[in-house]
Amino acid sequence: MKTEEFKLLFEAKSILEKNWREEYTIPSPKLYPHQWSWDSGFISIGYSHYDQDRAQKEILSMFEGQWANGMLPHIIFRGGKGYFPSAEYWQTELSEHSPEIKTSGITQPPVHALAALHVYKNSSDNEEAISFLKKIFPKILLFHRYLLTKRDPENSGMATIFHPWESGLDNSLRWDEPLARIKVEDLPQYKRVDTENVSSDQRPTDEDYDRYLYLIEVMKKNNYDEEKIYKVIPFKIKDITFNSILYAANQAMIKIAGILGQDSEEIDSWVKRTKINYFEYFCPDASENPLLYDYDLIGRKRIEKRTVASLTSLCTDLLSSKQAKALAAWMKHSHMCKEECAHEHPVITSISVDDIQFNPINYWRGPVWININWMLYEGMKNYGLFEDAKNLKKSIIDLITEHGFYEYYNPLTGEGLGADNFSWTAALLVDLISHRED
Ligand code: 2M8
Repeated sequence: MKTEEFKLLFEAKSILEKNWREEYTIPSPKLYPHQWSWDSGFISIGYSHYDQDRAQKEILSMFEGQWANGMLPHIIFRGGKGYFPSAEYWQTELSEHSPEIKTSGITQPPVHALAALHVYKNSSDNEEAISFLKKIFPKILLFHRYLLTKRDPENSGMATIFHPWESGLDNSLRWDEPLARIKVEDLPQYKRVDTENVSSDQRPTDEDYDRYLYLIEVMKKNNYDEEKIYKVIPFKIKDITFNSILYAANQAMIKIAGILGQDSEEIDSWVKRTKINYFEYFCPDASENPLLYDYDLIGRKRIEKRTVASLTSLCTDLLSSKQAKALAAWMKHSHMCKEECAHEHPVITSISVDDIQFNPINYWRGPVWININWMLYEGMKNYGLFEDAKNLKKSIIDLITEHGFYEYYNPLTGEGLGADNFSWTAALLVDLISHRED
């Protein structure tokens, strides 16, 4: 390992060490003082390269928040100060399924099976890893069953999200139109704290926050009962990224079932269902337009916004190699900010740089995010695009080396934005540096 890489690895591990809290990791001390669901998945992948015990604890502790109906909440409130909406705001005790421990009432992309498989593959103690898989497998199974039943009354093999925060890409352009439909009524007074920590031009607008909270109010009024929520909530989306991850996670679950010698019939049937309907929802005419878009169940149409979400189907094995190449070419053309940049970082932006709404500093509306770049790097390898994957990996490492471990980055300058000492940035850097296969 080069000295530079060694230093970077050391820095990444120190950040994870600072953010570690006995059995889980906070995303960042500044903005996010609790445990977040998909963050935990990414973080455990980093740990899996040098601390198997922590990697296992990270995922297992996240499932302490699992609801009796299988729902895995997006936050477990762990007592940190200074986050809104707080546990008191969510009032999850309104649901008969919520656990003793305080959580939010919505979910996030199901990356955990993928993470668990990484933990197993990178483990030094195989017996321990098998015993970890035995513990986590039934919990993830319950979560996926929840997503593909309670969140999929259409039986499509694709889960529906009820809130932009469930997508993980919170204020993506994709949600502008569905959110604009919402008439916010009777919203209790509240005070944002995120903009006290990070400049408001890097965060979602107040109008968006009103809508985010209004959607939570609708869920509370319906006691977090999915059947009732389905009938009344004004935001119902089959999200392309969420469902590409879910499909890949189900395939990881089939592998885990194989390792454990368990039956995978139910998971096989989910995978089959997704395969049948995936293109119908997201891209009915792939030969005309290779981009895949979310499906808005209320507007009854695809949300045709050119964002990085359209590329995340590279995480599945559902594309033909022609489609995968077309996506990679489009990515290079419109998502890799090269010529205009002061620093030459051809990393992938969250919004197409030639989109009129591209904003280099606002959260999910332009900046570069490391978890998404990492997923696309993995996706390119799925389709044999090794040269592209290698270049992307180098660019991600260069960006972090030059600008540090941030939540997101300005693609025009490379400047780090949002929270600093950001855990998933550190963890995925550890994974990238530790990969030797390419
Ligand atoms: C961001 O979301 C939270 C709400 O969940 C927030 O802005 O308050 C998103 O980037 C989300 O994907 C991430 O899991 C979370 C913690 O890192 O922060």
